[in-house]
Amino acid sequence: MIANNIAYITALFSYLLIAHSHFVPATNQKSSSFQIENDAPVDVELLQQDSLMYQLYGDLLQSRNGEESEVAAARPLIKVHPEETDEEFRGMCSFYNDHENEYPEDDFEDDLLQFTGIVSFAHTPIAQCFRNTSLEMDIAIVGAPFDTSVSYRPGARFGPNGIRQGSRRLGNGISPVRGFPGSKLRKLDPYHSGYKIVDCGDIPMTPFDNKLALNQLYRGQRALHNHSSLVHKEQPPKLITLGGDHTITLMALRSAYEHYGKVSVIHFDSHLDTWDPKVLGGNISKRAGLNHGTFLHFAHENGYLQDDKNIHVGIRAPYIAPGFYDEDHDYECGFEKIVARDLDIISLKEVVSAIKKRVGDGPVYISVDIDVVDLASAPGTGTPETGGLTSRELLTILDGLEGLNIIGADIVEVLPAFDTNGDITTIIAAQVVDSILGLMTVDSVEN
Ligand SMILES: [Mn+2]
Repeated sequence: MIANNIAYITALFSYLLIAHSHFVPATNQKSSSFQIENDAPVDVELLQQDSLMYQLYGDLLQSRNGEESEVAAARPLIKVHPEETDEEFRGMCSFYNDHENEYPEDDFEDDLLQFTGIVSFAHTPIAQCFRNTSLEMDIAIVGAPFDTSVSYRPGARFGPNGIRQGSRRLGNGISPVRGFPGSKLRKLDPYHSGYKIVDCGDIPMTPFDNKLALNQLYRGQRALHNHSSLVHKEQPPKLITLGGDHTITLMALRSAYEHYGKVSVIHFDSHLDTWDPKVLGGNISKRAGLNHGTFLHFAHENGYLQDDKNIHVGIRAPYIAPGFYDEDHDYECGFEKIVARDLDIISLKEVVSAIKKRVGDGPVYISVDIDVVDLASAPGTGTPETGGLTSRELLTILDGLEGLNIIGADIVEVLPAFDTNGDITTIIAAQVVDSILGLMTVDSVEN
């Protein structure tokens, strides 16, 4: 059977080779005639008129640029064959026959790119950020594929590429809903704002050893911070990290701290994540104490955070330790909180002004755990909790943070394996990044 197939394919190839060599181009390739061996030249336009493709679609080779377009322009538009008698077929041919087609630019810049190309976040250019040590970029998007410090569902190591898949309809255009009415955000297209946004791919992180993996992530973040900015040359590039379980934020904060000093954190999450390691994991082993529920405790302990300028939004998971120990410890770590159901009582404008008042004018880091969104909208996450924010509430609050000095951000705990077939979690996660890009580029809009 296989031998037969091989014989068949060999025969087919031989036939194609012979058939191909049967037609020999005349001396000049741009000539409109071919010469059949030992025969008279053939008029290509006559051949084209007989071609089904040409009759239906006209000249597909027309090009707007360069010499080819001059050749195309000089050639008369191919019409349905004058002797064609089938009226239905003549009708099918009529559109392209009667309407000359304008093709986009030859270099594809104006073409629709939603499902083509190698996937990067919102079609931003892919950069070799770790092979080169001195690139220019204003905002670097980077993945942290890590999920070996979770307490419930694993799978966030696939988050970065899930978020990229969810971002394929982003990357172009002004949004009519971005920001509060009258905001500069409503005039903004972050991807064409003059800021250079690149996708650096993912930082390598071993799944076998958390200590090594977090060291890899730290070195990756540090490498990105050491590149140069184009618009604000005095600052390092801003980083947006795609998680990954929430532990990854600790290394992002460490690298940010080394460049900016202590930062304020706006933490969107249904969980506190300041848990005392004695309460969560550390009662098993010291190393287990550093995980996705304790990283903010360590960020505070290591001095990365401003003392009293951090805030949680969307909290709703129950405390773990008896009584109010977790809440007291959270306060000691420098956090205030707006719990999920506060949003039923106070307006989003009040939420935004409370956040702004809390964090002040200094460098701000935004960390968004996708589980802050209600699990009806964002099921693809590691530790789902009921009664969360709508995606609209989250995006409205984020856009409301316009004017803060956002130096870095992340979106974490996205688990594509638990998402729906409709990719709803990853699409929301991508939109969160889009909003953060808005905050980072809005100063490009003039009044
Ligand atoms: Mn979290």
